[in-house]
Amino acid sequence: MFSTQAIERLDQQAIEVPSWAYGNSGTRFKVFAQAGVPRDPYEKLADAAQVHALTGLAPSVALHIPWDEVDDFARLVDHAESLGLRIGTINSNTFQDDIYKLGSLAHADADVRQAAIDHHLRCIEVMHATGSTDLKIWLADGTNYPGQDDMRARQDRLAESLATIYERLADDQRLVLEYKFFEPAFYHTDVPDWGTSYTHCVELGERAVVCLDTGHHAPGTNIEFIVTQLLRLGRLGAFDFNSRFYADDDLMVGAADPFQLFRIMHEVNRGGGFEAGSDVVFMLDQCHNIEAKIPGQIRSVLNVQEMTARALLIDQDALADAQGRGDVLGANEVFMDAFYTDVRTALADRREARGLPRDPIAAYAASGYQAEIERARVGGTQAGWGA
Ligand code: PSV
Ligand code: MN
Ligand code: MN
Repeated sequence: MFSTQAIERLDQQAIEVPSWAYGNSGTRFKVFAQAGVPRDPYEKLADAAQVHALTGLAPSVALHIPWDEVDDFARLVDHAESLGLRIGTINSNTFQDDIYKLGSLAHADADVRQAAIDHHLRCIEVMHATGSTDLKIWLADGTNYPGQDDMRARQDRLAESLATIYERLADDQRLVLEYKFFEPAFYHTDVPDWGTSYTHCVELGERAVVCLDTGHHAPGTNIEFIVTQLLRLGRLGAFDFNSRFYADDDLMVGAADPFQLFRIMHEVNRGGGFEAGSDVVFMLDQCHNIEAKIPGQIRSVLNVQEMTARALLIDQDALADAQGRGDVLGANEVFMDAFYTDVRTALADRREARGLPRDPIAAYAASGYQAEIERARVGGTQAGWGA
């Protein structure tokens, strides 16, 4: 079914999982605790290792600081390696402390800005200790009411704070700036869209790139166009994948709109994002509020793989030919043919050929791991999110 090149790309596909997907999470109404959730970052890595062992798709884990602070990061790295994993992106957090009520890197008060900068410098230390090359910054900064603060001055303060952090990165480290159009701020956010993120990145330098979280756009936004544009500009640093029906729902990627995921993967392919040497990071940013967490992560990475496989099936020559002839219906048909192709059996065959289980979710259920962690772990932690 697949070309040799497509098989190569699928075999090399790597999806980063977030440490916070394994802890308890919920909404502002209720956090539903689950049995056996990890009690510390070591156990989060152990759970993530299950996802990788059963799918071959998830070799790295993103950390969130301070949720994943440990005394000895060298020990955490050893632990990750012993599980066949590595530490990926380090995510900063300036959204849970009282001092950040009115913002962090864009705050009017220089002391608060400095505290937020210092937190990022701590994240850079963690990057050095773990070998991580990406510092992901998402800011809750913004305002709730018109006139509440000077939007223009906030941009200037933000640019200055980001520059201070950027200067401290090593040559092989990147600053990845994530945007979000609303929430928790409801009138304006200081990095609401890809254009604002891009503008700051260009001002900072070559190692500043944009993170596109699929849940961070207004309904109806053509996200794949943004993918195209950022890849053209060489500034698509990372994805935070999840899916949404209404707002930043953080549901499993590919669950709400698999066709959108397919369209995104097609543009990634067109823009060279699957080629060897591409530095686009494909990360999940999800919370499993009611579904089981490890199977939820397995389902998610498989969804990404399935839509990648379908996108790689698009007959590029036939598509270009139809487009060149102005054959509107013909081009659309080529595109939809690939989308409607069921790749699940072919991917199961490929997994089997690679020594992986044909059905990773069934293999997880049969493994006894869930029963073991439910027995061994008492008092698992909250993900730090959604309380
Ligand atoms: C904010 O909504 C966000 O998408 C950022 O990436 C945070 O770091 C993450 O969620 C926390 O789950
Ligand atoms: Mn995100
Ligand atoms: Mn989000």
